[in-house]
Amino acid sequence: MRHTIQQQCDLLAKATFPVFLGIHARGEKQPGAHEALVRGKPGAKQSSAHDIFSVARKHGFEGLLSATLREKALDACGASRQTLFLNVASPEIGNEDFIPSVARLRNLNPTKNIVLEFHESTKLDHEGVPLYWLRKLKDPLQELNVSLALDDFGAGMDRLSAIFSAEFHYIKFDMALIRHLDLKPLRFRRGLQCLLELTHSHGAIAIAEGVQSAGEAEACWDLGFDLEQGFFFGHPVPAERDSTFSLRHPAVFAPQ
Ligand SMILES: [Ca+2]
Repeated sequence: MRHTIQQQCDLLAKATFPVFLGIHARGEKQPGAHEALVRGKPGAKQSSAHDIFSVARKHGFEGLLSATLREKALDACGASRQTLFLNVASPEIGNEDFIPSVARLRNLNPTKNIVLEFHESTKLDHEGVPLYWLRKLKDPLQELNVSLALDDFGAGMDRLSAIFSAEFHYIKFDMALIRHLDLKPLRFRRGLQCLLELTHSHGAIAIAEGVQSAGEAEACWDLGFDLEQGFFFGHPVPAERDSTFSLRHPAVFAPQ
């Protein structure tokens, strides 16, 4: 029997489960926000997010899967009040189904603080189209009370002004910039500090990604990062195994 795209997508999504990586403020052991990631269920053909999305890409439903998994992740959070960061796949950029998919999310949970992460590899400045599209999204997303984050900032990025003109609420600095930050020369740290100042001057919140050691965490706080995430704080886990899910109010994480 031949499955429709929707059925193929549902089958693949069914073989996955969401896990959540904590995002921390300085001095806070408990995360005030989470980024939703995806894993394959035990016994499923695909176990990593990369493999799961490769299958979806091959069959032309990467965007549909991405939207489906956002709903699954939101559903798994239950009544937790923490901010939830959800990833957006490249094929969703410019797609007319995108805003309706976000509206559905908002209907599922009218009050949750939701942040959508746009990956830097979506080539935000490529021929001006994705950037134009992102600007067009600003009002409808604001109406839905959803914030924007730029993911993996600094990984191969070449046009700062274009990036900042998109008015992201959060800028997530790529782990390549964070790795061994405590051991990096002063000039490297000063360069990063300039990017942080630029981020703050645009009213955005700076998040360090991929923090793996106490030294890196401390160096990031000292440099002025607002939030941090990474295995130093804990590995991603399913919602039911994260006892912090309902502990905190996320006010500290809301953009100005
Ligand atoms: Ca991400």
